[in-house]
Amino acid sequence: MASPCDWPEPVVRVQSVSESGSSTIPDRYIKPPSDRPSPNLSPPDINIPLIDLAGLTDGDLAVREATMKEISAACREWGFFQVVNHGLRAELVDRAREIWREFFHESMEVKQRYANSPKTYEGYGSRLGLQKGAILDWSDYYFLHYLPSSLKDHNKWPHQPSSLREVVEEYSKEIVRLGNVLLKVFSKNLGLRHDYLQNAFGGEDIGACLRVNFYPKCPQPDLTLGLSSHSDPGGITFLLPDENVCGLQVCRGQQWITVRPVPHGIIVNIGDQIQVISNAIYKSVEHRVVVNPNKERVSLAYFYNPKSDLLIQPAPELITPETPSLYPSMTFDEYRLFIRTRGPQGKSQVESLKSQK
Ligand SMILES: O=C(O)CCC(=O)C(=O)O
Repeated sequence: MASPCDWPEPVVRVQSVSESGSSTIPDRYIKPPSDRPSPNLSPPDINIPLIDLAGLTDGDLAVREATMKEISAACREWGFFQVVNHGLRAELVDRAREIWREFFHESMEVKQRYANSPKTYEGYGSRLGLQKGAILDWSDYYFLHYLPSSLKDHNKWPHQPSSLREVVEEYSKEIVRLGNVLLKVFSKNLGLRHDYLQNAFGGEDIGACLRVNFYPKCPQPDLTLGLSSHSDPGGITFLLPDENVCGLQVCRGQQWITVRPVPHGIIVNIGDQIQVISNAIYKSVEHRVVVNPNKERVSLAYFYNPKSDLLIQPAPELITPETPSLYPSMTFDEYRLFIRTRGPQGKSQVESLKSQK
């Protein structure tokens, strides 16, 4: 077993493999047939719910209530929805995505200065997990911490392009604001006090970290995935997709639904910690990413998480004789360790907590 300070094999940048111009992909990216994408099976006329958040502050009570209901249904039935009028300026959203695209198009020498290790994952990376000989995903990424402030280290953020840090600061502040708003909405929709989830997450001491995913063009997209199927371990994820390139697929029943992004929209999904606190009223749903032969894709996944050392458990108000508690109490740190010890399972991990009760 490799030390957690080292990757088990030499790191290969997927972008370099893609740019080599080969018409076939190396074996280490070829998924077993059952995990490969089946592009024709996604129904073209279904999309995740689209919600206009302007409705939350509308002067008309009926509009506010209707918006709350739409969010409630999306959290219960989909675990995913897309929001517009979320308060982030369109220019900021575009700038955030494009500045990261510029970073991935810097020279390899520049990017390699930020090469990450499995100890913290911060920096420029090309694999998740430490299993030697694992089949890898067709993506590179950049991972950084914003909150808690004790983990934020600007030296670990790229210094090129020169305005990247400033843009990431502003974008992060706005995402945290949006996260605080949605925690209130979710609390009220669950019939809890308006500040229940914010307190359960540690008040102001939440965690927030960003993974920017870069999916290079892939000559054999039918054989691989940009990101294998997973559910998100944290609280809420805010995903800024590439507007012009589809790739995200959400599992619904037995089907994979391809998400079609709307201009300047942000995709919101429920993470495992909210599934636990809501005692599975809200669902943390599996998703994956497919890649494209002609277009690269950039996405920003912002993870809004509970403070890592607080116990997370189903809200006592939601426990009844008919709906007994489904999950044991566990801190987010312990949960992450539980997941890392089990290794990637290609599916939601929170369900396996039930057997720990
Ligand atoms: O790139 C995407 O659309 C999804 C990314 C994602 O699921 C993740 O980073 O966890």
